[in-house]
Amino acid sequence: YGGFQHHLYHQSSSLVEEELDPFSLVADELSLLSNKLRAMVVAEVPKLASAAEYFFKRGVEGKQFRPTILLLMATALNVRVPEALASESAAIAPSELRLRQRGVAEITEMIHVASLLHDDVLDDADTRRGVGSLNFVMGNKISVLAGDFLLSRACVALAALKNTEVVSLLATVVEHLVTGETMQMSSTTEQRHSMDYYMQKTYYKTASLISNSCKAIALLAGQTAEVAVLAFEYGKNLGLAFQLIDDVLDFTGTSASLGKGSLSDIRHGIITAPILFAMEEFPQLRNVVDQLEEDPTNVDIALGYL
Ligand code: GRG
Repeated sequence: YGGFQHHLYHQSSSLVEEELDPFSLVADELSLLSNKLRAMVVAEVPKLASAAEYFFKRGVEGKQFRPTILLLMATALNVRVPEALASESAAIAPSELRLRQRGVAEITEMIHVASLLHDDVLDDADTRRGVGSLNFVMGNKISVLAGDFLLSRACVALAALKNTEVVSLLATVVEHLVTGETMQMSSTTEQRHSMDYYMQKTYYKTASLISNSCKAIALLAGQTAEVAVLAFEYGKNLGLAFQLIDDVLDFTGTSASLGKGSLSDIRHGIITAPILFAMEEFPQLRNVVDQLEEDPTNVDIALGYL
């Protein structure tokens, strides 16, 4: 992300190389995102209203990694190449197209935050994004309801995109999030020690949202089915890489850099990629992991070996 070389042809048609910060292309839209999300989740009952907007407030919006990628992808794909234009998107003005793609970015962030709210209840987590988790501050019950409410508002926003394929893609992502979470909490020892199972679970838990929303951006842009598949593959690989790095950071990060305690996966009995790789390299670590799984209070002893 250190800025890439951008080739610009000036009027004189001489080639000029300039440093372009790609994020500058979407900075204005991103600066408006949290305001828009807060407006989208205004609720009738005050308690629900404050729970729903909790993670869209200044300072606790998170990295907004997914909307950033989606808006950049929209910028890259909104090229009006005649053979790439499907009739439906040709019929809408460029400003309307961008508005709908911004809608995908908003919906994606809303689904993401809904999943975080439910995840923190399931894990009984007390911190998120460097502040008290919503369940810690307002309780489990309102956190579950706020997550449901965000999903409902996301559905309404999805319908407004007037594209049934996009509705179907993003609705299926919610099923994938639930599937990934269930795979994580109910697995056999053999499954927990399998890299294939880990990758499948990680696709559902993390990569599906990114890959399907990238595909949605391409479809709205009127790109061909082939380009839509490439957008999906890009999002899938990015999502898998994102989770692998997230798993490493759980071992190497600090409370300050993570916004929550480190080693939270292993303390919840979740075996992630760094341990799976280490077990492949050093089979004797299986005993350590077995002991850990038998008695999670062995975590500090196990970490000494790992
Ligand atoms: C209600 C939609 C819904 C789902 C319920 C609980 C659950 C099923 C799924 C949990 C899925 C989950 C929490 C996956 C982890 C995804 C992940 C990598 C989160 C961290 O993302 P960042 O680093 O977080 O982008 P910020 O805080 O920056 O937004």
